[in-house]
Amino acid sequence: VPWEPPTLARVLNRIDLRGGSRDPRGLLPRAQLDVSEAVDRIRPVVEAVREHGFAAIREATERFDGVTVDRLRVPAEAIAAAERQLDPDVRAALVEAIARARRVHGDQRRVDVTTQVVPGGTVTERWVPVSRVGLYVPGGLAMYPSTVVMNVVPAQVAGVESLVVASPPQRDNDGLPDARVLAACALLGVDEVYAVGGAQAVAMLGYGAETTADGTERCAPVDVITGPGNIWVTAAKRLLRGVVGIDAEAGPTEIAILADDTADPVHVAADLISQAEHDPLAASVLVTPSVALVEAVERELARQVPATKHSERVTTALTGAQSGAVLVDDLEAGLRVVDAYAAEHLEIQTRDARHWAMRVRNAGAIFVGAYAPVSLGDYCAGSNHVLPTGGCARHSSGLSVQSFLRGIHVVDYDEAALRDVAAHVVTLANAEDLPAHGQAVQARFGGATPA
Ligand code: HSO
Ligand code: ZN
Repeated sequence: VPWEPPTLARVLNRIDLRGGSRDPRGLLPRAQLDVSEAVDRIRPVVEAVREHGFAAIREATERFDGVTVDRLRVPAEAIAAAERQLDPDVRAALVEAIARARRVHGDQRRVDVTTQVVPGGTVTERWVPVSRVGLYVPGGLAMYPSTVVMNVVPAQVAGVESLVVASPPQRDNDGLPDARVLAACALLGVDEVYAVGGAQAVAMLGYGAETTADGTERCAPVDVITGPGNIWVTAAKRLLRGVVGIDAEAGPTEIAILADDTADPVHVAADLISQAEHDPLAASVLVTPSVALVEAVERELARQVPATKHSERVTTALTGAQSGAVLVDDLEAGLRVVDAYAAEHLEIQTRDARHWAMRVRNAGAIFVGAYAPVSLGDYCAGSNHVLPTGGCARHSSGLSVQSFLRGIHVVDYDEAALRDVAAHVVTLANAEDLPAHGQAVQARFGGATPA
C-alpha cells in the first residue's frame, strides 16, 4: 500500500498496515535466500571432503579463500601468541563478556528429574551433554571473537568434553583465522582450532578428515555443529543435518523495533544502523503507530548513515527490500506484526516496554526499553547472540546450554509395577496388531509366548 508522507529524506521502504485487519504475514519485508539452491552448489564440495579429506579441503580453501594451507590445525604456539598480543582493552572486554555469559548460561543447567509414576516405577530424565562439538566462527566482512564466546560458553557449561572451533583462514594473518578469534579461543581454553571456513569446514566437522597432507593429523567427527555463517555454511549445515545435530539455521541478521512516540529517534536510528552494519543483506525493520517517529527516524538516518564507517553496506541493507518502516494502528497491531515477523532481535521502545516484551511470542531475543540495545546483547549482556533468523524464531531458540544436551529417559520398573500395568500394554499392543510387544511383557509372568 503506497504511503506518501511529507518528507525529503527517505531511506526505509514504507509499509502501511493501518486500517485493515489483514494477516501481516507475507506483507512484511524479508530477505529471500535460496538455501536449497545453495545446497546443490555446495554438495560437490561436501562430497569431496567426505571422500578425499585434506586434499579436498585444501583445494576448496584455495578456491574460495584464496589461501594455500599445508596444515589445517592452528598450532598451539599461534593460539598462545594471539593471546599475548591481544590489545589489553579487547582482552578486558572479552573477559567481562565471558564472565557475564558464564553467569547467565550457568543458570541454564538442567537438573535430572525423576518422576515416580507408581510405587516401584520411575522415569528419570537424564540430561547428558553431547561428546564432541564443532563451533563455526565466521570471518568475512567482520571478525567475530564475540561469537567464539557465544558458542563456547554454553557448550562448556553443558559439560561437552571435546570442543573444536573452525574459522576461515585470513590472508592477512598468514592463513590463520583472525588473531582476535584465536585469542578468544585461548581465553576460553579451547586448543583445537582449524583454519577452515565455508562448506568445507562444516563437512570436515561432520565427517571428520585428515588435516595434513601426510595424514598424520586428523579432525575427528563431531556430534553437533553450531554457529552462524554465510549461505554456504548454512547450506552445508542443512546438508549435514542428520549426520550431525545442528542449531537453528542462521541467515542474515535482523533487527525489528516496536516503538511508540516515546522512543528516541536517535536511538532507534542508531540501532537500525547497528545491525545493518553486518551485511548488505541484513534487515532493519521499524514497527510503529507513530508517523512522527518514522519521520524523525528518517531524519536521523539521513544524518547518521553517511557518518558511519560502513555506510555503503548499511545503506544497501537499509534500503533493501528486506528492511522497512511498518505503520500500524496501535501497539496491539504492532505486536501482531512483530509476532508474525519473528525477528532474530526485537527491541521494544515503548511505554511499559517490559509489559509488551512479556506479551511477545515470537522472537530470538527481546531487548527492553531505551537502555538495552541489541549491541549490548551482541557482546556483554550475558545473553547469547547466536539466534534464529528468517522467521525461525517461530519454532527455534537461540543457542543455550540446552543446545548441547540430550534428555535421556531412564525407565525403571520393578516386577510388581510392571505386573500392575501389563494388561494395558497387551491391550494396546494388540490394538496396534503388534502382539509380540504384548508377549514380551507376558513372558515375564509365565504368560503365553509363541512356541
Ligand atoms: N548481531 C550478531 C552478533 C554480533 N554482532 C557479533 C556483533 N558481533 C548476530 O546476533
Ligand atoms: Zn551485531
